[in-house]
Amino acid sequence: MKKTLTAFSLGLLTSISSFQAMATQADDISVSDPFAREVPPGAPASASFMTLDNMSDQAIKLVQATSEASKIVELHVHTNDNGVMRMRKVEFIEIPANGQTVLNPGGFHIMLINPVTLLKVGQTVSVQLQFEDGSTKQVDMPVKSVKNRMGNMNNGMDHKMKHDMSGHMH
Ligand SMILES: [Cu+2]
Repeated sequence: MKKTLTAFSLGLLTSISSFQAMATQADDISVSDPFAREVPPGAPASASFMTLDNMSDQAIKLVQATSEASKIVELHVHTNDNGVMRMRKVEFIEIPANGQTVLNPGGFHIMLINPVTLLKVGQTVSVQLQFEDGSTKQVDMPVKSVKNRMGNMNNGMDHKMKHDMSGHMH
């Protein structure tokens, strides 16, 4: 009986290590400075931001994100359309080979639509990132106040919220 168990454990260990030898895309991505934007209770949307570094020789696509903080989570980008800040959903966010993609206010972001948990400074939010190969990475991030750091974010945020509301009214 003991022998069988040992053999089983060894087999398991072998399969785990051979699995780890094949690095997943999630393993090749390093996340730094993640944070979510503080919003008042009942706000239609918030967003999360972070820096993604790709340590592999191949471009990696972030294809989806989920969070317990929000049922609808979308990958978004801001564009400056003749001075009007707009945002739209994107199918993926690419991190170049051996390169970096920064998600920040005014650029790429992970939109948390109709958040169900309180997004207040001092709270922590978890977002799961999913990459093209199906591998996932959990990112725990603090909630920060963005408007204090960027004076003109209020206007931009009004735009965002209107956009989101109209985008989800069907
Ligand atoms: Cu957005």
